[in-house]
Amino acid sequence: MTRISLSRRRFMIGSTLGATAAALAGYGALKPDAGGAVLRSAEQLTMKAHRLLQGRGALAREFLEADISPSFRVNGSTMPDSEEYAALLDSNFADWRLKIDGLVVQPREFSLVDLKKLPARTQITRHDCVEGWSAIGKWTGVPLGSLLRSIGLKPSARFAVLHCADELEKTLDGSGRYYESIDLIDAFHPQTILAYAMNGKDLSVGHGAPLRLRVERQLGYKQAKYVMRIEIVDSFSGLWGGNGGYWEDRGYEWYAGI
Ligand SMILES: Nc1nc2c(c(=O)[nH]1)N[C@H]1C(S)=C(S)[C@@H](COP(=O)(O)O)O[C@H]1N2
Ligand SMILES: [Mo]
Repeated sequence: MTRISLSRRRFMIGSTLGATAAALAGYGALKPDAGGAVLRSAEQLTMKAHRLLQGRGALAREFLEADISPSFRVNGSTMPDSEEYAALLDSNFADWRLKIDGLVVQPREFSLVDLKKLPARTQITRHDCVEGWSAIGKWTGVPLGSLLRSIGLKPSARFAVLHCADELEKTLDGSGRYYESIDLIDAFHPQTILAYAMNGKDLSVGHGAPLRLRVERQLGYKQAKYVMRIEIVDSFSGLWGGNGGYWEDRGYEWYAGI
């Protein structure tokens, strides 16, 4: 948990610095003779704020084929435990559909074949789990942004919620179902993809077949596996614990930036 707290703190300090720098730069409260040091520190604040702001759009590092980890751990759910998923797996996901609904112009469903026909992106990236392990893998899938652009979002759209097939915790009310969410900055980030292949092969069940999210600037638990439905929302308040994700409802940070 330390890593998350640290990065969250960095993010919040960044916003505060940004506001301070804007106040210093915008209002001309400093006389020119107030001293170069003050101006220089204001400039540094502005620069830091810029870096942090630009940071959201910056690319995650990409690696070479030779860097791919020989073994990539499977973590969390390794196989959704439902009849519905078992049936989908039996048909090799021929009957599986990704539903995209909520604050969209026209809700749509995509089969795996549909998704594989769309322009794809392949990226070799490092996955960092908060439990303290990392692995490098090659992911291929459809950029989420291009999918959302083709469907069209309503003006009130703010977040994409990914609903998964697995219950990580068995509960009577279903609140143990895995889900995650990202904002539109991450949804439209060029490396945010819905991956159907890993290391050149169809995604295995352990790694989230048939489809998982890769949102490369965030920690492992944001990388939702077994994605069944993407719901576009303007808030999480109506969803389970209201914090935007399975682990978020259990105390983890919503923005798990790395
Ligand atoms: N649906 C679902 N997605 C999930 C999880 C899960 O339990 N269920 N675990 C998360 C965590 S904590 C990590 S580290 C990664 C693990 O992905 P992997 O099994 O491909 O290594 O998936 C994330 N996405
Ligand atoms: Mo994780």
